[in-house]
Amino acid sequence: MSDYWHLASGKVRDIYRVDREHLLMVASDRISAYDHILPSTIPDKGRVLTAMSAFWFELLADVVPHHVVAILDDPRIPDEVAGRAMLVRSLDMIPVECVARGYLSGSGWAEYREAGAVCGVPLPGGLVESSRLPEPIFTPATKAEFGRHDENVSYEVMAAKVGAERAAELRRVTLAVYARAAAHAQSRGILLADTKFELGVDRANGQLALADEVLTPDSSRFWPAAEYRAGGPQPSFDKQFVRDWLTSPASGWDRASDSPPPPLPDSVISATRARYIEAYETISGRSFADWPGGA
Ligand code: PZK
Repeated sequence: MSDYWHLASGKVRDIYRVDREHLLMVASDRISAYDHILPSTIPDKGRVLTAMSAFWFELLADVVPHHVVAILDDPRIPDEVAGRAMLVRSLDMIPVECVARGYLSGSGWAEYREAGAVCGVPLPGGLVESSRLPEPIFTPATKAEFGRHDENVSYEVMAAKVGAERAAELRRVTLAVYARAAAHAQSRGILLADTKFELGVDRANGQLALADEVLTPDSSRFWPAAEYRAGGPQPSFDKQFVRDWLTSPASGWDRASDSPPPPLPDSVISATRARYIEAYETISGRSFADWPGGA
């Protein structure tokens, strides 16, 4: 790793420059909750999320090109990050977060309550938290400064940033990818409530390509279809044990304070690790035991 120049860090991932055309994106075992990075890690979380992204990039390849060059068996991927790293093409990134929503949750629900619309997309009255939308909507956001939330913007504000043609292409591709992914998830008993994509342009051919990680629990809301009930928040597929413990008296932590969250008990760590693996196996139909980089 030390062989490569460190370009940027996200909350739970790092990106390195390999050469002029390639980057290495490395997923860590770090986990965030309630806008904090926790002092505990979840063993194998980086490998599970990388496996999940790899599955989706393959499934979606006939809908949109992607930036992945290699995940396995490439000498440019150091052994120490095997299974949790993707060698990707360096793209000219588009400065917009491309969000598709099929259900009303998070900032979408908050905006709807206040405005009856999300990112300027008008919605029918009478929707409740977690309602299924009449049809999936495109709700772009602009990347905020580190530590702040992305800001939802209207289609027009986004188009002013990237140009009218590019804006139309981003909306079309985002909704097409969402439709394909939501249909697959549904066939596995999972609702894809919403998801966020980052796209870029490949300098080699001028084509738009899907970048970053895709359709992981860190970029998406997955809900078990069997437990879905509109009218309130849905339990988080992956982080519910973490949230429940952090907000219980046992943690001794006050979410409203500025204090950092405490380390998680081993039982919460292992239950959460199992949930990530379950999510991967349910969605992909593959066994995590077959994913490389394990002991
Ligand atoms: C790129 N990020 C976000 C920040 C991360 C990721 N294929 C690409 N080409 C050029 N730039 C990027 C990508 C991708 N993906 C993505 N920043 C730059 C980001 C911090 C850590 F892992």
